[in-house]
Amino acid sequence: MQLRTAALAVFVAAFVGMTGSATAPAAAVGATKATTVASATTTDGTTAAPSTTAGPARGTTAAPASAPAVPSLLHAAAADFPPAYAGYHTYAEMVTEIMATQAAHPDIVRISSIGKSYQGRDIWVAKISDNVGTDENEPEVMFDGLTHAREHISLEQTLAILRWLSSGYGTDPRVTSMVNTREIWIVFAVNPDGAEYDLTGSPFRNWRKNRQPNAGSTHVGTDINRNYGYHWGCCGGSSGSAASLTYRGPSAFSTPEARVIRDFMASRRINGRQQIRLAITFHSAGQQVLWPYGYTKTNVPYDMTVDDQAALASMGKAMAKLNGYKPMQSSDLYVTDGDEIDWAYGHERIWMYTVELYPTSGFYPPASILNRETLRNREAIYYLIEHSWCPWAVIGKATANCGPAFDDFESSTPWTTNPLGTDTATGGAWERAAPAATAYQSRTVPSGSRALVTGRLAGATVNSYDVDGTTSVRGPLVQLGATTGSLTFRYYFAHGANSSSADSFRAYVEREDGSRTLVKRELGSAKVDKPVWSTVSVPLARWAGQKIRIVFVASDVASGSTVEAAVDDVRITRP
Ligand SMILES: [Ca+2]
Ligand SMILES: [Ca+2]
Ligand SMILES: [Ca+2]
Ligand SMILES: [Zn+2]
Repeated sequence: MQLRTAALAVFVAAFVGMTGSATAPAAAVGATKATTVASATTTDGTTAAPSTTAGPARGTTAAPASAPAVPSLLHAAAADFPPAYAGYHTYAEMVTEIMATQAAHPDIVRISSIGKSYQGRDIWVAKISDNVGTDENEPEVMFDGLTHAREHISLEQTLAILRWLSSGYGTDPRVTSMVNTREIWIVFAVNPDGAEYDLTGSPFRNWRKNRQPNAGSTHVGTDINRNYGYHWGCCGGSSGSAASLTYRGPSAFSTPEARVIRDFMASRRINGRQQIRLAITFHSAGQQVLWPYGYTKTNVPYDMTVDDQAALASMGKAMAKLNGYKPMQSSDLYVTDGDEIDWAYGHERIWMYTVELYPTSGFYPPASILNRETLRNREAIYYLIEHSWCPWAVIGKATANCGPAFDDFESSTPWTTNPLGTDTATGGAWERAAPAATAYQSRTVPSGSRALVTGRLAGATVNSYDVDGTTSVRGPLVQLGATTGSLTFRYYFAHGANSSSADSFRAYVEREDGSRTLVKRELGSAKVDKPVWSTVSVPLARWAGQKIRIVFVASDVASGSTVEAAVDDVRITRP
């Protein structure tokens, strides 16, 4: 649940007595990269918390004040669900199930740890795909659960996905096709410490946050879903008080758990390209499908594109039709800042939804509803997996946006300025940025707010940050198919009346051997040319089957002219 900040006073009053004392920190565990693959036999005892180990009595603080070793912390928190909730999984039961699934389906399921919680529990991910040990060039999808401790049904939803895909492989054609053509990541429990602690109540503690102590406060825990570093704490959608259920933490990514997710997402950038296209973080309750952003009520703010918003909303509504939930922009429920989906979209361009599960309110539905209410989301989840081949297809932009190359320059990209080290520019080098306006530089860009620009700043005079010399920028290596579409891009080349035909904007197709073919050229002239965006389309048939890069070059050769250029929305279309 996202939890409306305005409702906090009530919750804090109700639960302030349950926060417990700050446990001494276990070894602070930094985030680690998501590459280590664990086998079922290397789980270092975390699977084997013996059921005979006596846990603390319910209602007492889970851990002693002195610093215990990590294993005893794990044992101390090994409480269980009461009988009516026996179908829910504790951390140990979850580990047992996912390891058993890997053992039963080793060809398509691989379990690994992507880092550790504050108290040292592994945060486990399953990769589900054919050739599971190989990083194939297949669209990737991510699911996660149990960010908020008391939202136990969200773990059950992630386990259900693992069960459907692993047991349906080879028998259900739809499942088989999804597993063969996608790489699906499931992070089962983002906040295992909080979830285990929640079970030490009578019977529950109504716990939401992680279990990280707060300096100078007796209140434990940070809301992991307010701790991500995108517009962190910007907009009244979180709290600065450690007592609050939506405490955002002392700084962005102060929680190990948010760092683990951040670093896992970053690890899925291959050659600068984010591989995960669509994602869901499961929460409860509310029965809603929510898309970014949470930090603002604006539908298409500066850090989103019109196409992205249209497709995000369209798919969100389609999923809601399939599960009967209510679709809306996250901030239409209430404003949140520093949450996971804002980070995923804003920083990583992973299109991530928050799905608030059953029921419409409250956190502890009995286990008897689990099968029905997780199954209810199956069609929506399969819809997301299948649409990951091209998220823009739902708005009719598959041909334009889902060819072998697409860059709107809104998030970090694999383009390199001065790739050969031969540029002579002393000013106005290409950069990916939101440009400031001058007479020759447009603040408005075709998509979102960023583009490739020759020196983003405005400066004291019109030529403070224009191009002086030659600057070049080169895109990533792109494999073209046997049949190929066109290179398309938006650009302008602007100059003052002091320009001449010695100045130019040029676009090249560069082969893998470095040889270049000029595909677009605009020369300067002795008249004012204002920054007006236009579209270029270049057929690429003569490079079919080859690997190419796109290169843009802007030149003020005499360094005496006022010259600016910009490029946005570089695409190689589908044939
Ligand atoms: Ca595969
Ligand atoms: Ca752009
Ligand atoms: Ca400039
Ligand atoms: Zn939640």
